[in-house]
Amino acid sequence: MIEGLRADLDALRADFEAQLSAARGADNDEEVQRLRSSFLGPKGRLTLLLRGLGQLPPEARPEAGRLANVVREALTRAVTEAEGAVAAARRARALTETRVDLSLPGRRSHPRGAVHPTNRVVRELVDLFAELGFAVASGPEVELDWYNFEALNFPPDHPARDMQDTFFVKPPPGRKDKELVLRTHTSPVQIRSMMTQGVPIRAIMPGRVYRCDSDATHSPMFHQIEGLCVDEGISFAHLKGVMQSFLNALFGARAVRFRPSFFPFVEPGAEVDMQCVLCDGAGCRLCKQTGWIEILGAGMVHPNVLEAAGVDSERYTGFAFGLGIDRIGMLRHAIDDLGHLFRSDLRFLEQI
Ligand code: 2NL
Repeated sequence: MIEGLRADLDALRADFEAQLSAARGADNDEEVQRLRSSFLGPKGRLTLLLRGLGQLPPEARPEAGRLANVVREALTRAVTEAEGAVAAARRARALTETRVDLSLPGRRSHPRGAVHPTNRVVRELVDLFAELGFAVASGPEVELDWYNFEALNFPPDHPARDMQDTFFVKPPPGRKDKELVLRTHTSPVQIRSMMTQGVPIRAIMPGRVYRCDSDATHSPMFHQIEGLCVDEGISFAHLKGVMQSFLNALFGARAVRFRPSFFPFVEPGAEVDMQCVLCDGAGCRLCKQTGWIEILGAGMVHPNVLEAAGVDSERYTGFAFGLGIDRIGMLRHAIDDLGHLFRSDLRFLEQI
């Protein structure tokens, strides 16, 4: 009787081991699970066989139970070990299949930024004038009428003080006496600098300025740079030398000419022209066949302006100049519409 049981158990065990080693060799975890339940589960072959032991005569049961337990433990151990081995193989496979190549170049989530063409010109001018001994100053964009017009010798009826030309700002409550404007030039910074630092002074003032103007060559906001040099004995010759030197540094060796002109804050005043960058003076569309392009305004600081800023105009003289930075950028890159510089369209900006 026991012999028959032993033979059944041996056969069952051999069968189990053959199937288990096949499943393991194929790393088939589903098959390993199926073997566990088909041999050791509630309706498994070994479970059914053990249940039949109750039919044996009482004296044979202890030995039969011992034999059956040995087999059950061996099967349980083997299937548990196979589960572990198959799971380890699956993990190893996942690691190789999803391997990350750390030597690949990174993917950019944001494109690399660049300095705007207008600010490139500002930086260049700041560097050029630093070599000539000029400092950089800045001031408010919302300015008092006094600094923007009054101190600069604008008469009360000057057209620039008209609503058509200037953005007036409603003063905050409680400051009704103060007339505020968006500065129309960076000259107020020069007045402020002379008043706080005194003279002698050599400084440039880059920044945004605002005028009621809008077409292909005018924008309500644009960029200006002004320069100021005040000391004892400063003459128009200094102005000419500084203008010639910085225009040559910016555009290469080109003829420069001064034409008499009027600005309320200078006397005498001049428009400064430069030989056309496109045709070198031969005449073209850009210079309207004249061979010259207007590049900046300049002059000797009006005594009234020096006095308004608290400077003794008997002792000190000075020159000042102003130019549109955006216009320089347009000349540099042959841009025909000022709007391109302010639309922030990368399809345009990436070309220059
Ligand atoms: C132009 C002309 C100019 C100045 C700006 C200035 C400033 C002070 C005193 C005297 Cl505080 N002058 N600035 C002088 C002449 C011309 O700008 O056409 N700019 C775009």
